[in-house]
Amino acid sequence: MEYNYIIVEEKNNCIGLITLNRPKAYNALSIPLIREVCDAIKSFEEDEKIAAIVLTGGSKVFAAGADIKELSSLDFASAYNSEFITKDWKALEKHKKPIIAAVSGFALGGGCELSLLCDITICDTSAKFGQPEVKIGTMPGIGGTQRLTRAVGKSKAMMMCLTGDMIDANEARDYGLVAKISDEGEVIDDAIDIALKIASMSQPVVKLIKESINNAYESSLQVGLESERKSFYATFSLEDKTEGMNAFLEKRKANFKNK
Ligand code: CO8
Repeated sequence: MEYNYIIVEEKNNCIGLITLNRPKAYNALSIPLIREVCDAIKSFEEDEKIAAIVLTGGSKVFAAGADIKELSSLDFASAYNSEFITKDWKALEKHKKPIIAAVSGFALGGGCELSLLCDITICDTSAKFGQPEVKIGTMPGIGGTQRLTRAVGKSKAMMMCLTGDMIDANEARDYGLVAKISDEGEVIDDAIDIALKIASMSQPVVKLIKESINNAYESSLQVGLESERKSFYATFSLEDKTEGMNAFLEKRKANFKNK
């Protein structure tokens, strides 16, 4: 697929880097842009040498939400019939490799929700997160009332979604929305460093951990704990488990084979 709205690169032969690239529209998440992101993620998922993906909007803005020009012409029937969002964003929820969001500037509406769809979010000091849909007569549609609530709790989610007010990087960290604040201009490199650290681990184990943490959102505690236990036992069938533990006991670095 030829990309018009994103830039796709490989870093260190094991990291996929996707940069949203509609600077004039503050990376507004139009349908063609999201289709490109999904396609790029699918390609990285299928590429054995890629262990983790970094998603960024570059150094100025992450994404200012859905494309309001596109939204303005949608009515209920066309949104429902065309499976708006459902059709194009589903792939983003299904991937197995970790995705790290590197946020600078605005992450608003669908942009904030896109960062919540990622597995780890880090930002720099310029970041501003918000769910301003209420100000334009609509509401979050891809997780802003669900993932955000689970991430930050009811009261803060209500505050963000009902007032449309933005929060800055420090508030986002206090809220638990981001794992780390980078210095300005360094968030993409920091995200790549995190991705490289993950890439040095056993990839089947990384995928089992990601799946297990995501289960915490989808199931009861007992069901989640049982599934975690089974995945834990499953790691005992991996050569990488033997290698990892032997390496520790022999005081050397583990050399994982991803099997
Ligand atoms: N859609 C389309 N164009 C946008 C958007 C957007 N969301 N945001 C900014 N732009 C465009 C502006 O129209 C402007 O273009 P132009 O220069 O051609 O007039 C350019 O980007 C720069 O914007 P501003 O001049 O407004 O820049 P400011 O620095 O003054 O303000 C803001 C920046 C605060 C980000 C402001 O642009 C803004 O408020 N944008 C809208 C934010 C918003 O309401 N987002 C929510 C959208 S609805 C949504 O996300 C629903 C989510 C659920 C569905 C997800 C499916 C994708």
